[in-house]
Amino acid sequence: MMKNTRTSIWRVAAVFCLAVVGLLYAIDSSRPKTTNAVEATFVSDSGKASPHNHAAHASNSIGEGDSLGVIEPPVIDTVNAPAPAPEGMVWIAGGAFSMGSEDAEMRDARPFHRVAIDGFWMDQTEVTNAEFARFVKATGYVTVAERTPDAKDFPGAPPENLVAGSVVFTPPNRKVPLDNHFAWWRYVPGANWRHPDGPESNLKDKEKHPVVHIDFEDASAYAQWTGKRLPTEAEFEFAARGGLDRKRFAWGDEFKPDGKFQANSFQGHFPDKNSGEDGFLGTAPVASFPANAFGLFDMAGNVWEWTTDWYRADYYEALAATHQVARNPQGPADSFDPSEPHVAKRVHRGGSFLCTDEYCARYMPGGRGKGEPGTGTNHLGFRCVRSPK
Ligand SMILES: [Ca+2]
Repeated sequence: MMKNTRTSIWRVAAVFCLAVVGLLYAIDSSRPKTTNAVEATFVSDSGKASPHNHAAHASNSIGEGDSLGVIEPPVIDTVNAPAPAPEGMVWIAGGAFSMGSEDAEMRDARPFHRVAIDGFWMDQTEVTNAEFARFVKATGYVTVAERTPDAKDFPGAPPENLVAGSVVFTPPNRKVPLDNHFAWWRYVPGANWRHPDGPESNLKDKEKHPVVHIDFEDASAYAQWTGKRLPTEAEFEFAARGGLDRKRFAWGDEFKPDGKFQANSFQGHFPDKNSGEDGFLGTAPVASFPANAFGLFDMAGNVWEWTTDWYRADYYEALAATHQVARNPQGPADSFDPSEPHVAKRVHRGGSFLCTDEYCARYMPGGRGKGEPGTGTNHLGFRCVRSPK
């Protein structure tokens, strides 16, 4: 199911709503509302058979009839990397782990199910502005947010509303109900990766910050240029957990071990008062917080990251119902989000600087985000992976 990425819901909203006050509200009101579905729009697997490395798991650690070993600890392969790691990447040895969550607030991440993954290299950090700038300089690539929407994609739209831009977090100056994300998200003409907070902003002193306002097409183009690819959702979670067993956070079960923040998230009162207690109100330079056990930075918080999987809220239930270990799952064949049934979405992972227990705690390694492929925001970026040849 491929959706025309140019017809992003936000672009539609921008194109039609600049002149039609209230349509955003009308669109939102027409959607089924669930308390935990709203944030997921922004929050940030037909298994490919794996012929190698996993035979041992079947006999040693994933027994038949024991709930597929979901209560067993992860098994991390001892196979060495087949080649030296490309610059900026680390080898993630494959293995098997229990993927998902039993968190009552994250129904789409239930239940834990056993997944086996082949080894791969992964970028240690999110792709930075400096790295993305090198790609743009070498290729002349223009991101989707920088392109003027094509009138053909928006028949009937007034020409003055065909304006390039992107979606920016714009906190209200007062407490607001948390059931309508349009209270703090705004389509800003002129916002794009070069101008993350809007046309007046720039990348000064942000070279090491993650690039944002990147949609799926943009991220895929960068990955292809580097000879890499985007991760699957399962690869992302396997890597984020760092070999730990079903821990609440990427670093363990305690949010602030020894009183120290481990990730760039949101403190204060969402969305109106961000105290920045962790040192950052918006994005942080990559690797500002400790790496996980696999040497990966910001696998929780900072910015959401694209994965290649289509999003279905029932996907984990479907995998668990097969009573098979899912090997290198690639995501479902199509997308279905009950909160927005007509919008095809891909999975986002990792959470962002806007994640908070008050509203969106999906920076936890089992947590899932989702987004329409043509929509970037200022808290959505990506990193790449590479498989051995
Ligand atoms: Ca923060």
